[in-house]
Amino acid sequence: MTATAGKVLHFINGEYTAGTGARTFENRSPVDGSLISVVHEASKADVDAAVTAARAALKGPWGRMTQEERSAILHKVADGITKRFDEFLAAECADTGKPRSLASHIDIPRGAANFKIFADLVKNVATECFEMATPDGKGAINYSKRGPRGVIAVISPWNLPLLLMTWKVGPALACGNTVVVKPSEETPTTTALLGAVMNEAGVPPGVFNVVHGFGPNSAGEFLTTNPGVDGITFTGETRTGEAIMKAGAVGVRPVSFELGGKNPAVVFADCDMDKAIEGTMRSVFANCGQVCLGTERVYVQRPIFDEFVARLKAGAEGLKLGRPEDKDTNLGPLISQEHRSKVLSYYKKAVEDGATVVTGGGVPDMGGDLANGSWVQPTIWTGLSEDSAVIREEIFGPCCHIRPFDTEEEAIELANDTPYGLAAAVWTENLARAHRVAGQMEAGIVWVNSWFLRDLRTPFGGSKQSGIGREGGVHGLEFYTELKNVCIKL
Ligand code: NAD
Ligand code: 6OD
Repeated sequence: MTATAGKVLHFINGEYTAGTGARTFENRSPVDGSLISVVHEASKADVDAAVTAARAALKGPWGRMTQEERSAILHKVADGITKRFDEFLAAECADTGKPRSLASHIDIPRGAANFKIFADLVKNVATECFEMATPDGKGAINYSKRGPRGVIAVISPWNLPLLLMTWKVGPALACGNTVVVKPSEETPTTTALLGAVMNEAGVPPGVFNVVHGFGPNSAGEFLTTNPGVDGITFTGETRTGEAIMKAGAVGVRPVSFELGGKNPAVVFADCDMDKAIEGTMRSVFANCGQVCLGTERVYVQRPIFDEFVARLKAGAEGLKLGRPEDKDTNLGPLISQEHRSKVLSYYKKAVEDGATVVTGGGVPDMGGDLANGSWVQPTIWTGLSEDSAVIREEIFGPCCHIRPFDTEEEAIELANDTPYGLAAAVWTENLARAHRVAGQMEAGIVWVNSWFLRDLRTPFGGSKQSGIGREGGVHGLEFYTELKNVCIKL
């Protein structure tokens, strides 16, 4: 068995396996604490076997296929996810506790789209060509040629498990690489399910491999330190990125990092208030605040500050917490009790630092077996000083702090006063201001009058401590391919 209500196995060289490791761990529901499955933890030997299979597959049929053939197979992978939509949806909601309405609109369709979009994109990448003069007058032609980087380690987080894993596996495979994926220990199931889809689509054995486990002294570390890995792409916390970068330094392996954020929203008095409230509600509370691009700092121009706070409070208090399958559920639980302890420590710190708790700030009374889940109240604060840890550090929960500002310059300074630089949102109906402010935001993506809207062909990544490199569209080719110059003497 690969998934729910049973055992979660590794997927190595085209086959599900318990591996050689005797260790297993429990995958428990964040909704009510019930047991979802038992997951096999990869030993070093299991990870070595996965990397060996991936290396061998580079030289096998996958390596000999034309781009068109590989792309056609990746379309079948996307279709395979769509065919098993309900299975993926159930597994993702069980592991994360997120509302079905959210996962069915974002996580699962994007999981499929990530294969199609990159399969199509790589077929249309042009190369450059230069003619040069030579002393004999006959000249030479230089052209560049892209090839796969090799074996790519994909290390993914738990907040959007299928979406963020396929966002890396899609381009990696489209470029002709092979992969070993280490999904988050919190959400192993949809990555495990993908193995069967790969086999059905005709992906040759060894091209897509999955090993389960934790980070340090477990599958994550075994994978990033394996010398058979040619590049590491990682989404997760900035501190984890530092550890992985050290591992990648041995053997001078390149890394591509999508890391943490402490994203600002700047709301000007000239905004469309209804849209700004609706957008900020989503950017603060969607996925229970567990979105790297989510807003945790809101700066609102003084004339509309009181109204904005009152309306966001009303919105937060209207959110319905509940089970994923309940149609009226807006918010699920946090991913785990451990993460809840972290979020609650910031709820406590906010009060210690003198915040006014506008709403929330604690644990809701869910009752029944939901009492065993990792629920927290949607929370809004005002009144904190900018040096509070609540303002400086990523919380990754359904919460935000709102502070007033007076001038555009002040808003930009406040928004940029952070070690992170992942995303920012600007709410204004003034076109010139929108361009002016967007240009000055220190972030990899700036939304104007929107949030979490992005064409997959565009670059994605963070500045400052929010990442290294850009993925998305042709920008991912920098990491997923090796670029070679061929010089032909005429
Ligand atoms: P995390 O860093 O704790 O874990 C991510 C993955 O890394 C997991 O699979 C984990 O097992 C693995 N890991 C941990 N330590 C490791 C090590 N030493 N070596 C190798 N692997 C290791 O992150 P998380 O808690 O799963 O996810 C939440 C974090 O991810 C937040 O900080 C969030 O902002 C960030 N995130 C960023 C983006 C982005 O695009 N920038 C997207 C989603 C999440
Ligand atoms: O849209 C994407 O491709 C992307 N990487 C989103 C990241 C969301 C973070 O939680």
